Amino acid sequence: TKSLRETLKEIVPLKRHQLQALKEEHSSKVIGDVKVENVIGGMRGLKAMLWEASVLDPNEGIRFHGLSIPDCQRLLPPAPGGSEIIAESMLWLLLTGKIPTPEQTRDLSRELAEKGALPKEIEKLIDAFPRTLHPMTQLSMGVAALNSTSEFAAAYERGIKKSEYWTYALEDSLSLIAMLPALAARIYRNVYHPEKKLVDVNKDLDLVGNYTNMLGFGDNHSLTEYLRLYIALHGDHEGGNVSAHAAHLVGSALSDPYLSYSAALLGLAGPLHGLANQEVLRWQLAMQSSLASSSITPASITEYLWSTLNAGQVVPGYGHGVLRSPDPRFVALQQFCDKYPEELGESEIVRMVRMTAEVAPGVLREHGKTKNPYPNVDATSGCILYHYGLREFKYYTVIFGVSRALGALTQIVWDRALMLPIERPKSVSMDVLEKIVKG
Ligand code: CMX
Repeated sequence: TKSLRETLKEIVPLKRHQLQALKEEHSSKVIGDVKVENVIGGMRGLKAMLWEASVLDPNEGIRFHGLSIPDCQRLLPPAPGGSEIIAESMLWLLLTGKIPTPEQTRDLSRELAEKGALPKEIEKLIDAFPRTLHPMTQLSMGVAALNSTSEFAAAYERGIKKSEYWTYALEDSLSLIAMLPALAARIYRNVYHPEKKLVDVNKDLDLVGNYTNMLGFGDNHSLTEYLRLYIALHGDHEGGNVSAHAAHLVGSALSDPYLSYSAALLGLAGPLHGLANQEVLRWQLAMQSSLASSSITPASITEYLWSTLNAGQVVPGYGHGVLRSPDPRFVALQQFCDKYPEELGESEIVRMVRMTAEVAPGVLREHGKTKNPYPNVDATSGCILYHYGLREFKYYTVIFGVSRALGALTQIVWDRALMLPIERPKSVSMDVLEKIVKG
C-alpha cells in the first residue's frame, strides 16, 4: 500500500495540470459580480479564493472532496476498537481526496505518535506562561514558537526551488498536527491541574486517543469517541471562515506553516467564530440557573430566547455566514448522543440543548433578523464536553484549534504545491467607492 507522501506525489502533477488548464483556457471568464455590498459586507458571497479540500453548500452543509458527513462516517476507517471517524483518516481524505485503508490510517497514526513529543525548550516556554493567560493565547504562542523547528523556513533560507516548497510545507504540517495534542494537553494541565503529571505520547494510540489520554480522560471510551468525531468534523469548513482564511493569507507571504496556523488560532479565538461553543455553554447554563430544572420546557426556553434577543444579544450557536439549514455537524453530534442513551440521554444539559434546538428556529424566524435561524455545530459541541466533566470552558476553543489544523494546513500544502501567489486583494476607500458607483 502507498504511503501518504507517495500518494500526494502522484496527485500533485495532476492538480498542477488542472490549475494550468484553468489559467490558460479560462483566466478571463467572469464568475460573478463584485457589488458594493460585498465590499462593505465582509466579502460575503464573493467567490474569490481557491480551497481544495471542502466546499460548503448553503443547504447541504459541508462536503469533504464531495463526501457528506454521513458518507465520511460510512467510509473513513475508525480507530481500532472504535467506530467514529478519526483525525488521521479525515486528514488523509482532506490532503489527497482519497479514502485511506485501515492500514494506511494506522501507519499515519504511528507516524504522528512518533513525532508527537514537544521539544524540551518549547515545554519550558509553555510552563513559564502565567496561568491567567487565556488557553487560546497560549496555544497560538506555542504554535508560533514551534516555528523554530520549521523545515520549510530552514529550506527557504538555504534556497530551494519553488516547485519543492510543498514537500517542506507537508513535513511541517504533519509535525505540527502531531505535536498539537501534547501542546494543547500541556496547556490544560498547567492552567487547570498543575499538580497532575502529564503522561507521554503512546506510540500505539491514534492522535485523539493520545490527546484524551494526556488530558486525563483516557479511560472514558465514549468521551474519546466523541472527541474523535468532534475533531474530524471540525477539521475543515471551506476557506472563507476566519481561521482558515487567516492561515491561507499569512501562508501566502511564505510564512511557514507554524506561523500561518498561529495566526489562524488567534482568529479562531473570536466570539463570533471558535469561541462560540464556550458562549453557548455559558448561555445554556445561565438559562438553566434562571429556570428551575422542573420548569425547563419549550415555553420557558422560548421566553428565555426572547429575553436574550430583547437585550440586543445574539443567540449563540445559531446562524451562519454561509449555511442556510441546520448544520450537519450539529446533526452528527446529536446523533452521537443518541448512540449513548444511558449516558447522554439522561444528561440535563444535553436535553436542554435538544429542546432549545426545537424552539429556537421559530423564535429567530419571528425575530426576523438572522438569515439562518438554525443551530450551527457550536450549539451542542461544548455542552457535550460539559456533560463529560470537561468543564473548563475557556479551554473549549483549544480543542477546536487542535482540529482546524487538519484543513488549514492541508490547504497550505496545496497553496505551495500549486505555487499560488501572495494574496493581495484591492481595497478601496468610501470616497473611491462613491466615485465608482456615481460614475
Ligand atoms: N441571534 C440573533 N441575531 C442574529 C443571530 C443570532 N444567532 N445570527 C445573526 N443575527 C443577526 C445579526 O447580528 C445581524 O444583525 P444586524 O443586522 O443587526 O447586524 C442579522 O441577524 C443578519 O446576520 P446574518 O447575515 O444572518 O449573519 P452573519 O453572516 O452576519 O453572521 C454569525 C453569522 C455566525 C456571526 C451570526 O449568525 C452570529 O453571530 N451567530 C451567533 C454566534 C455563533 O453561533 N457563531 C458561530 C458560527 C460558527 C463558527 O464560525 O464557528
